[in-house]
Formats: sequence, C-alpha cells, structure tokens
Amino acid sequence: MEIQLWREILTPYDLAVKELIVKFEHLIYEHRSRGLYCPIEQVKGRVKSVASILEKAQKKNVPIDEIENRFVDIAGVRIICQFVEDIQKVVEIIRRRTDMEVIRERDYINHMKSSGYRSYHMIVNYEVQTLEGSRRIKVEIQIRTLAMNFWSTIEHSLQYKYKRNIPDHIREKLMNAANAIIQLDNEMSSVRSEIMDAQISFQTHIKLVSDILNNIQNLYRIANKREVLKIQDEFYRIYELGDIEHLKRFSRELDNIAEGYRAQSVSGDV
Ligand code: 0O2
Repeated sequence: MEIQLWREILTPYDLAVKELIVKFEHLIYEHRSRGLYCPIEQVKGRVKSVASILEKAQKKNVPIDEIENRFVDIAGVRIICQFVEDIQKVVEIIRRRTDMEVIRERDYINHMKSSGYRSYHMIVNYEVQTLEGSRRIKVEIQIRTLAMNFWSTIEHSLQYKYKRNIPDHIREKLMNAANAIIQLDNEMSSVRSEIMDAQISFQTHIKLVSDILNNIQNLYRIANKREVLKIQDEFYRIYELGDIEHLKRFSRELDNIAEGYRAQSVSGDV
C-alpha cells in the first residue's frame, strides 16, 4: 500500500461497503414488504481510516506493502440483530449467497473473548467493478445483537481513551456489563416470538392501510366521485374499529371494485 495513494487504494473498499449495505438493506425491505420478520435490524459499514490502518500495522508489525493482503477488515460491514437467534439466521443467509464467498468465520458469541467482547465475524470475498476492471475485496462482516453492539461501542471508546490499557477496575465493570448483556439477550430471547408477532402485525397493518389508501387514490381517477367518498367513509369507519381482519376484508373488496372499474375502462377503450 502506497500511503500517498491511499485515497485511490481505498476506493474499491468504499464501493464494496456501499454495495453490501444496499444489498443487506434490500433484504430488510424484501422481508418487510412481504410481512415477514427480518433477522436484520440495522446495517452499517465503514472503510477503516488510514490512521487506524497504520496504527494496526504498527501494532502487528505488518510492513506497509503487505497491508492489503494481510488485513481483512479494511472494509467492514456490521449487521445488528434484535435477538441472538437472528445471528445464526443471518450467517446462513450469507453462506447461501452467491455474490460473496465466505473465507473465514469466527464465533465470538459462543466463545466470548477475554475482554467480554461478543460478535460473529465472517470474512467474505466480494467482487466490485472499478475503472481498472474487477477487484476481489475482503470484507469483514460483524454480526451481533443490539445489546452486544452497545457493549462493544462503549468498550471500544474506552480502549481508545486508555490507549488499549483499560485500568483493572474499569475492566471488571466491563466484564460485569458483558455478563449482564448475556442475561439481557437471554431474557429477550424468551419473549422473542411475542415480540416478532407484535412487529409483524404492526408492519402488516401499515402495509394494509397504505394499499387501501393507494387504491382509494386510484379510484378517484376512474370512478364516480360520490362512490369513492362513500368508500372513503367506510374505510374511516372500519379503521376506527381497529380490527385487522375487518380491514383485510375491506381491502379485498376494494381490490375487486378497483378491478371492476379497470375492466370497464379497458372494454370502454376497445
Ligand atoms: P476497529 O477499530 O474496530 O477496526 P485480524 O483482524 O484477523 O487481523 P484481529 O484484530 O485479532 O485480527 O481479529 P478479531 O479479533 O476478529 O478482531 C477484529 C475486529 O473485531 C476488531 O477490529 C474490532 O472491530 C472487533 N473486536 C475484536 N475484539 C474486540 C474487543 O475486545 N472489543 C471491541 N470493542 N471490539 C473488538 P480492530 O482492528 O481491532 O478495531
């Protein structure tokens, strides 16, 4: 790695991170738009700063021109899940994908680091297209729960503050906090199905209402205004009842009405 060219060197890493974020966010979108629970809650990513690349190289005694070969986390993507069980689901999704090749996995969930750090790490090869042609980039994907991420963020800041020599009394508190996180994640797992049901029905409700409103809006263009106003009033009435099954029936009836109008307008066109 030539330091004076770091901007150019890091460009394909930046592209890999951006593409992967789009892909994982699209997975969230696909799940939600089908009313399915998504094991991914949030996706973030970053390209390691040149300062931290150099610091790590110095610490690990890696010559500058070997950095790109030896470091697997210049490009990093972090996937945050709600529940510990979701982590394995995400791991399986990544293993099945054909646009990334898993080359290494480290399970710090079942094998917590001595610091108290927990996360699942996967290193993948990911191909990007650049001006110079295609490049295979190594990306480190860290998968962890919201609670693990909270712990790790705090601990990372402390490592920075104490230049990686965190005093023992703070280490001890961090270890206690890491154990509390395990307990918190376990408690949350025990109500996972209830939380998942609540979230799915919330999303279904949002999608249903937006489908109905779209249908009503379209009807304004093709149907008799008095009839649309009647439909709208009926919608408000059913909406206020707060009964999802009632709303689903209304949505199906509305689909039929809209279909009828569309058929009429097509036969009128002929
Ligand atoms: P940063 O600043 O987050 O980028 P390798 O990456 O394989 O050459 P390493 O570093 O031993 O060797 O791999 P490991 O242990 O899998 O760690 C990779 C990354 O995991 C780290 O990158 C951190 O992001 C995270 N990590 C690992 N251990 C800890 C820990 O104890 N606390 C916290 N908060 N994060 C941890 P970097 O480059 O060390 O740091």
